[in-house]
Amino acid sequence: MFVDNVKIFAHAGDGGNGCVSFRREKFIDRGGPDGGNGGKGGDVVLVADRNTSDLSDLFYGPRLVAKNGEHGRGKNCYGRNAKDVIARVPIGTQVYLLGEVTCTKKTTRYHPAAAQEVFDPDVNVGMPYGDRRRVAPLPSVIAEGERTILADLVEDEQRFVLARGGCGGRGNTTFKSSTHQAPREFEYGEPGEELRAEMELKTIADVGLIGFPNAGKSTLISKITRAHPKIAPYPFTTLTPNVGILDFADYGCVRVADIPGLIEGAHTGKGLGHDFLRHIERCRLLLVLLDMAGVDGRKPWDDYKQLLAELEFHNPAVLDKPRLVVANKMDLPAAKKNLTAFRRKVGQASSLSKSTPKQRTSKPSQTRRGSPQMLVPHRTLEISALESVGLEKLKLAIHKALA
Ligand SMILES: Nc1nc2c(ncn2[C@@H]2O[C@H](COP(=O)(O)OP(=O)(O)OP(=O)(O)O)[C@@H](O)[C@H]2O)c(=O)[nH]1
Ligand SMILES: [Mg+2]
Repeated sequence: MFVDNVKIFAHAGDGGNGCVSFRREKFIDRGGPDGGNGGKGGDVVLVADRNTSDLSDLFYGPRLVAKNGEHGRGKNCYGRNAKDVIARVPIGTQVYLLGEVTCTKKTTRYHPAAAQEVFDPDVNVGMPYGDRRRVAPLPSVIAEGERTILADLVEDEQRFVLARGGCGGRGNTTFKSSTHQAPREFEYGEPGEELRAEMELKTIADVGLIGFPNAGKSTLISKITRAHPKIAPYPFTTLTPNVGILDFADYGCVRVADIPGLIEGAHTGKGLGHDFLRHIERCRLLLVLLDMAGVDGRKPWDDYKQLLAELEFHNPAVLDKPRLVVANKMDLPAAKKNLTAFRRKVGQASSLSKSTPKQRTSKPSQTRRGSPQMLVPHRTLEISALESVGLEKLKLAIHKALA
């Protein structure tokens, strides 16, 4: 199952408490304080990993809970730091904070286990944590709508500490001084951070391939890259995005993402909906693949307009990206006629947009719905993905558009 959105709960470990202890040995009378510090609680860390393809690990294990640090002990023994909990996520994962980060304070009174003194609550006073240490807001918090984006993991091995473990409390040795030789103060460990987060995968590809079901998107990606998606003559063969690497003659390469087919009303949840469109939000170039032969009985121009409308419903900013129209299935007889009609419509849209220059400069995303300039692609290319015709020209056009 492909998972590109998941909600998780993260709880970092609490710091261990500091210890109150005094050295007691034969012939060493009043050996002085020897209570060690507590260990640090484990962090919850996210690491971007190029070998992870989706968020299914977190879907099946959404609770990331790190262990607490050990308490300090006598003989100046420090508590052990707890191990971090590391969750590997795919490159392109965005992390959103849901609600707030909390640090639940411990209410139970701590009696230092290793203390060899009789514990007297009036004398052995635990110092409050938090006064001395930070419980600061998380760094790089940027508000985005109602959610707060915490991190965008875009590089391999990029790390992000989602929830920070608490520091260990200090033992009574730390508090000794020349005038305070038998300190009974110690510190409680700091509590670990606790939060709920949402992760969203936005695939990082240079080229996004969109089109109606059965247009031949998977056929094309299988011919120009080494990806092997399922290809079949029925709609919605592709259920999750596929990414392939397209190599160029100059040894450059780009990532191409094949998105499941869109249909009219996808924004209302029809078909597979338009959730998968988030995967093209970061693309630098869009390829709109049209079934120019109209095998399923639709007109290519109507398909094109519908696809752009669905893109706009999802996120109008996507339409600002350079866009190439790829006319597929040119090997079929009906394709030539349809292409002529399609080119005529593009020509009309282009001349209309030239005659209304005002709209071009007015607010891009709000005024453009149905406007002629929205419909004009950068270029229209003819191919037959099945027979591998026109693919070299298409590769060159992609290379040029991305240069
Ligand atoms: N004649 C002809 N058939 C093609 C061409 N490209 C793809 N097809 C056929 O069209 C059908 C659908 O191809 P797919 O590549 O699965 O289409 P898709 O766009 O990925 O479809 P979904 O995954 O359902 O969205 C298959 O039977 C292909 O063989 C082409 O250039 N010419
Ligand atoms: Mg497909």
